[in-house]
Amino acid sequence: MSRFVNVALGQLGPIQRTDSRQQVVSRLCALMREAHALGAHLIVFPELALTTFFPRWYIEDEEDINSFFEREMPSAATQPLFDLARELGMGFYLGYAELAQEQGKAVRYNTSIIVNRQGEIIGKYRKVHLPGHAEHEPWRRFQHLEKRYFTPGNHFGVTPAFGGIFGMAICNDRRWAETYRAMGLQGVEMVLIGYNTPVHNAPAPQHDDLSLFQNQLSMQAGAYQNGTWVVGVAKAGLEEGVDSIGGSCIVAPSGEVVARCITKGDEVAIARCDLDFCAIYKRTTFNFDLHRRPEAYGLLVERKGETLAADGTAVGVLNAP
Ligand code: ING
Repeated sequence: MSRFVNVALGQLGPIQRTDSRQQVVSRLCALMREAHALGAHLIVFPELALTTFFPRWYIEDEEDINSFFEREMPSAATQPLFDLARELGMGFYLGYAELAQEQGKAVRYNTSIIVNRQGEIIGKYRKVHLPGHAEHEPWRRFQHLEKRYFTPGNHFGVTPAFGGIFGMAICNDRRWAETYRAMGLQGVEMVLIGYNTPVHNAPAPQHDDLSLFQNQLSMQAGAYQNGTWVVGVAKAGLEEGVDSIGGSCIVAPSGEVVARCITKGDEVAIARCDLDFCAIYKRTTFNFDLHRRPEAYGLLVERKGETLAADGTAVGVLNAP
């Protein structure tokens, strides 16, 4: 018996700094309605989907920074999205900037949630791999201050959803093999990822022409090597003077792209995803119990500047001739 989930890419075009939460939420609702008309059970929205990608600016005023964050989810501005999800019987993934309270302290995260078809939050994830830098670097055409504005999350979890096992990641996470393997070892069958990826990568401009290729490469590799579906959704286009890639796509456990967006604006594309299609990879090529050899990987405890074996002894070149 196949477990099908009809998944929609809910790609967003630019969100300008002055766009209100209400304006953005009405765009998200329009995408959700279109996806519903196409038979979707789930729609995936981008990273930081409620605001412009503000880490491109060096902002000093704390209240100005906080204006991009959500103190509660749902809030009055985002409640219409949850109401529509319940009305249409459609789940969603949403990326947003979270202002959390922890032991009386405000903590800022780059966060995503999974909401089920009844409009209830059933999973929350905080971005582990924060790219960019923490201090103002005026040599750049634009900043990428995620290390300044966010506290990193510290684990990848999975949650039962839509009849299968679902996981989340955010943007830069998709470039790291460990992201998918950490969830692959938990049996993940679909990984949902939102992203904001500028075409121009200031530290390595020679990679700019490869931005779309490396976006897709990362997700195809993660899907195939862990026998999981991967769904990646962009906030795309020219946003406050910075051009970001599109390339939203759905990747099957085979590594094949089965759906993609073809514009850099608000766009829906859909695929019928059979979660049972994961099994043929998890049972054969990537049967971790049968074939994976963690004992041979020199499971190293990595500390800044030194590499130690699991038993704490320092190691040189592993398996030196
Ligand atoms: N954006 C980019 C990403 O990982 C980046 C940052 C671009 C890092 C290109 C390395 C190369 O897609 C976010 N928001 O992580």
